[in-house]
Amino acid sequence: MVASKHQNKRPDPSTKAGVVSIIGPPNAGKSTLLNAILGQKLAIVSPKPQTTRTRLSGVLNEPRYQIVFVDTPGLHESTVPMNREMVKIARESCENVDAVVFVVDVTSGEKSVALFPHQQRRRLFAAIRAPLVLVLNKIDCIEKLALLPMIGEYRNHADFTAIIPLSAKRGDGVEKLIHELVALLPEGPRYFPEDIPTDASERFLVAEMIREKVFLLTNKEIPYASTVEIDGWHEDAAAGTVTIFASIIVERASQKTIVIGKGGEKIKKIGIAARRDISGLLATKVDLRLWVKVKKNWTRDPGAWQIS
Ligand SMILES: Nc1nc2c(ncn2[C@@H]2O[C@H](COP(=O)(O)OP(=O)(O)OP(=O)(O)O)[C@@H](O)[C@H]2O)c(=O)[nH]1
Ligand SMILES: [Mg+2]
Repeated sequence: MVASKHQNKRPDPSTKAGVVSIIGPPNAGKSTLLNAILGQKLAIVSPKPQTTRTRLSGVLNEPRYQIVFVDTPGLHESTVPMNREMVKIARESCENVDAVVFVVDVTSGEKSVALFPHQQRRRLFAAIRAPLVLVLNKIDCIEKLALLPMIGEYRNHADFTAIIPLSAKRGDGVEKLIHELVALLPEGPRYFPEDIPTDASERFLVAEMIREKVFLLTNKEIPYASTVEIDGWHEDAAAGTVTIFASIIVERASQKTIVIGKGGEKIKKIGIAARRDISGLLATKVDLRLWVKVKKNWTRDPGAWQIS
């Protein structure tokens, strides 16, 4: 029987929507990947491990689907309470999601395995209920031929739904990853309105951008001894400017001296770099007033670093 044209016409497919968690060892490029997926800098990035301290959602909207990506702190072993808490946040982000993307740095070799050993990986993978997608990141740094044995090796680690080599920095392979993830999404309405790129507050994102500059412009223990608090926020609509008062919090007076730098040089550099990014984020002129304060036990106060 020949079906009529009318019968063949299917209704518009409904939207798909889901949550995808991005996990992996420190420095693998998780935050870079989130930014590459969104085409916008939301998450902070640095060459130092443990840059990300808490979860951050970024929403990808397309006409037919919405994916809420969750960037997380790097998985590693530590006895430091704050670090343990960070890892807990990452582990918990794998619950009640539609897919988990495990990111590894193909150049890290045994280094990332030492940080997050195989036995721990296996246990984590076994506990994850959602489809697991492996991303082999930083392929811009290796020969193509080196990839194949690596893919073979990783196949033994877990039952990955897909293995995607990519370069988050260059954007190569990101579309392929998104394509794989869309296939895993359930049908359903969007979680967020289409004009909301994240569930994080502007205050959190601004504090993070300042913290990123501390990570980039200071060394040794300073990045890890620092957090950022927003003290005040004044919008002058007529002048089209925002004045932001913020404090870089450190643990000791000696660290305060280093962050301020000789003649205020260091804090000035941090401020200039942060202001540029914050102006971009808020799409307005920004006057950033930075202070440095000492709070001995800030790492033990979750409110000091887990704000979002
Ligand atoms: N060459 C290269 N570098 C990359 C790539 N992706 C990320 N990076 C670099 O790797 C470093 C770490 O990137 P992040 O995105 O901060 O890594 P992360 O996994 O979020 O790290 P944590 O938040 O510390 O767990 C940065 O210096 C990035 O520029 C890539 O595809 N290629
Ligand atoms: Mg990160």
